[in-house]
Amino acid sequence: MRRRLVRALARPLVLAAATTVIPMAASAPAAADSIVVGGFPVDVGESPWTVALSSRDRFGGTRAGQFCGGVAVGRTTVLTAAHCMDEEILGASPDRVPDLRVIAGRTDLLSDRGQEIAVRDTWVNPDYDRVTNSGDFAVLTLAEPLPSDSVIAMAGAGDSAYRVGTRATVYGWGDTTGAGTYAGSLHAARVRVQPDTLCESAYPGGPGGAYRAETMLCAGEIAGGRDACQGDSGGPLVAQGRLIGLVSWGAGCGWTGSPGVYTRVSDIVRTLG
Ligand code: 4AZ
Repeated sequence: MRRRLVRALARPLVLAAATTVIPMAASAPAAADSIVVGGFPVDVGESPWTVALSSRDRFGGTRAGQFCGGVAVGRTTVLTAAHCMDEEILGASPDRVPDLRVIAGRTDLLSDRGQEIAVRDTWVNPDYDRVTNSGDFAVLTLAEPLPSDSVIAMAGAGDSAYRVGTRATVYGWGDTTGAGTYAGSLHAARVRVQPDTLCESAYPGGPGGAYRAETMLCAGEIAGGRDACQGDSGGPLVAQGRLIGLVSWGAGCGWTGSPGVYTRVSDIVRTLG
């Protein structure tokens, strides 16, 4: 039962569509005007490293099969969330999803701009912990290279971009309202790096996960309103031009007192060596 609830809070849109209301902790939705939630539309040219993960066989063609986000950190290397590669999401292990692709250079999912590139190999962090959500990252190797300007640098441990209060931007094609309204085009929201203590008290351990400062990053707005949401998982959180987080989990979207939880990129750097 516990595992079921973890997935219910941290799942991308495929399962979101099957459930109408998710019971959540005592927390109220903030005035979320719109997007990622609380964000604004952007052209992918402003963040060319932001990619969509797609399988039309699994998720249908209405949104080009988009089900998660990802971020290019090398010309053939894309990071995403480990939970995006779960069999529960994909219906099979990722190497058995023949049309698993990365869509790059496409703001509007239904346009034909940019490229769709096949995933040649998938590596899921073996230390990913489904109970806490710690270590929520996977590495995809692409069959063909992306343009060299479509790659973002990862912020290592000690990088000033991790400082509390730093302004950061999260990108994705996910839910813009928290009620299952998926974006057809890329959106971004501005948030700030929050103290680990905020997420430690918001997420001491519950159905959604447990905050771990070594492997996770806390970001959002104190008042709520601006946040990542379902369908954004695996996508980038960028500060000072460097990648600091991957969208991972949280209670609801944009709720007061429930910041977004991101995979801490310095832990990915450390793991990948
Ligand atoms: C999800 O289910 C999800 N508000 C991603 C991010 C957040 C919540 C849920 C953070 O993919």
